[in-house]
Amino acid sequence: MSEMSETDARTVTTACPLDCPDACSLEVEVVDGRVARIEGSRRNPLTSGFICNKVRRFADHVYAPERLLYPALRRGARGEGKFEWISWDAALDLVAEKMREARARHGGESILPLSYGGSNGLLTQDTTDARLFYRLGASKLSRAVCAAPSAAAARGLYGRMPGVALTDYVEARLIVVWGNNPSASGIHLVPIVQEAQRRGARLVVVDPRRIPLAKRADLHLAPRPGTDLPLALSVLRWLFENGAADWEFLNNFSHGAEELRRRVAPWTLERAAAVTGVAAADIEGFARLYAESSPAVIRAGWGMERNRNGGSAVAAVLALPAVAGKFRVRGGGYTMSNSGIWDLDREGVAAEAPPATRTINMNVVGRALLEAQPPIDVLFVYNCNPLMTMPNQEAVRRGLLREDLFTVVYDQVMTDTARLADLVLPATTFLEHEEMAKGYGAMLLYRSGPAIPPVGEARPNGEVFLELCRRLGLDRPGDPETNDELAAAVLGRLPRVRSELAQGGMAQPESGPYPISFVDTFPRTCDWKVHLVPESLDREAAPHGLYHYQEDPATQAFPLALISPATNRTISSTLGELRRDPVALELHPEDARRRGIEDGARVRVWNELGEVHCLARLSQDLKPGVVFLPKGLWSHNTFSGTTSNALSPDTLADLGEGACFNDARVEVERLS
Ligand SMILES: Nc1nc2c(c(=O)[nH]1)N[C@H]1C(S)=C(S)[C@@H](COP(=O)(O)OP(=O)(O)OC[C@H]3O[C@@H](n4cnc5c(=O)[nH]c(N)nc54)[C@H](O)[C@@H]3O)O[C@H]1N2
Ligand SMILES: Nc1nc2c(c(=O)[nH]1)N[C@H]1C(S)=C(S)[C@@H](COP(=O)(O)OP(=O)(O)OC[C@H]3O[C@@H](n4cnc5c(=O)[nH]c(N)nc54)[C@H](O)[C@@H]3O)O[C@H]1N2
Ligand SMILES: [Mo]
Repeated sequence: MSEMSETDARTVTTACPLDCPDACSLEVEVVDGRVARIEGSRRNPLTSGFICNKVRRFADHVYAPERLLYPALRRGARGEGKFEWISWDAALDLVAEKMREARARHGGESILPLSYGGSNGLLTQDTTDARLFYRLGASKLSRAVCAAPSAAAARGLYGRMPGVALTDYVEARLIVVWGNNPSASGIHLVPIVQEAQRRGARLVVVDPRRIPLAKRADLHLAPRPGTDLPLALSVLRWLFENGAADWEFLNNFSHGAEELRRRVAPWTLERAAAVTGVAAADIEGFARLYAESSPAVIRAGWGMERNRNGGSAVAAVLALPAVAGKFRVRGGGYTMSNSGIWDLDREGVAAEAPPATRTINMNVVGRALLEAQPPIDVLFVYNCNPLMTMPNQEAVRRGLLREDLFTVVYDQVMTDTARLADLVLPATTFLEHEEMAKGYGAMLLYRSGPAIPPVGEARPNGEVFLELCRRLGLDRPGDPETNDELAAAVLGRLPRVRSELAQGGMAQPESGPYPISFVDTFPRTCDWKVHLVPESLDREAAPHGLYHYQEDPATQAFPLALISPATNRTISSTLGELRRDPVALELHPEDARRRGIEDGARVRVWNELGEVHCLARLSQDLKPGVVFLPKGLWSHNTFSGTTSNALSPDTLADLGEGACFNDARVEVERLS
């Protein structure tokens, strides 16, 4: 046997932990220790053997020229991007020293961990990292950038009851896709919707853009961004006033129907039409179709939450299936996030309860870096690219440029945020470390090993935070430390799931992966009923209360509503190093003509927060008054180095202190 010509090829079974509902099961072909091919498998029925182009090309990210291969310290001015190799030992000593100093000077709260969606894994977030920062007495982070208003609404009304399994949509006679673009953000729902349509289902899309599914829909309602609340309230009113409310269900399974009826009363179809820009006849057509169809399912996405009315909008949409009595059949009800189905033990794995320190909302992290007292002296960024993903980019940039701030960025690649760091640390990808991952659409949980050894000197999160705990003298005997111990701790309340994972690497929830709402699962509220106007949400939405509509923030100077939803090119900003082309602002030909802008022209998009120079693309898929620039861009995608986030306000939604990306209002002009 010739040693040299023999290649070592094997196929590794794993799962994708990236921020996406689908949680695909994967097969990774590894040749001589390198990733050669990534394909979808059929282990997760939703994956159905195919995956998105992004993850299919994930090896380009693993071996990208931008990949961080070793710890490196800034040399020269901040932002110049010059770094010098140092050893892990020296890097961790330095971080420990900076944290000790900050704690002595301004207290533990002067340290801020900043993390979000990079690793949705259960071993790479909220484990040893939480332990370290809790024990340091660091500022806590409110991770409200995504899903906070939706989660607040879903918790208040249904106690975060898991919804209809996406694969059960084939049973539906009516599918309503509301503020969700599965063609980009969860592609496996698309063929399921098509199959349901072949079996005779009707499709309604509610989205300001004509997304791909809208082109195949029976009805497309295109409300002005931020007006789903009046739209849904008028549908609820129509149901109540036209004998389409299911009082048998409401009396047995809900509270607050009369109060809800009182609150929707002012929202006639005409009034809703005037605010949303959707014709009254279309709203009525939708209300009637919804009332008459069963099973009917609503795929509630995250597009409707990212504005001042977001929480109330989600609550109103989630109230629809209760009022119209759409539960209790397979394929009937709603799907939002199913992540609440797992009863994970967060404090058990951190081995520590959160301390009573201040909480900083990541949606205002720019202002916090500039203004918080005591000041933030040490910022530790991981699983996150805040300069490119948080609102008010200019404030975040100025915050990161503060001379007296020590910033660590722990990432897989040299992001725009990392370029402004004092110290960068190289992280492994999910193909290089052990992981445990769950979907928030697919109701599955996986445990997987590494497919390849770490690239360069990259290390997994768990190890690095554990090492920092040790260096700071914050470790204690009995702490869960190894991956097995951490996994055991997080699954402490789920012994059956633990043994399923140990046997086959994949587990299903207690209720099975295809529960029927109000048959297999019930609201996890105090009395197992739907609370249509929960007091807690009413208080939180003060001063106006739940279901109160706040007017459009447009002004004469900035009349255009800028939305920045997901595209199929990146996952938030992850993989953005692979997307090098200049992006275009999409706008309606009518808006373009009035401003003398042709297709392909260079434009300036601006408001009081910042400006972006980019290309323009004329599109009939938008209505006049609405413009679109994707989320997840990197500085190399625009001529100004700024992105959609430079135009996003850091105001907060009515519930959950959520981000208001889609409340950006802008003006556009042609550049020279
Ligand atoms: N390819 C890819 N997949 C992803 C992501 C990604 O960036 N890329 N991101 C992941 C993450 S972090 C998340 S949270 C999910 C998000 O996935 P989605 O639920 O799809 O959310 P968005 O992409 O924010 O927006 C969805 C749709 O809402 C529309 N929209 C914008 N404003 C409004 C409004 O006011 N009302 C209504 N009805 N619709 C509106 C947009 O036009 C868009 O078509 O996707 C995940 N999957
Ligand atoms: N304009 C606009 N902006 C938005 C949105 C919008 O709708 N419009 N949507 C928002 C939404 S929904 C979300 S969820 C946020 C997401 O915003 P972020 O949390 O910033 O998510 P990503 O942009 O994916 O960046 C994650 C980073 O983590 C790194 N990473 C991945 N795995 C690991 C790991 O194991 N260890 C370490 N140390 N690092 C890792 C990745 O390389 C990547 O650079 O963006 C928000 N930004
Ligand atoms: Mo998100």
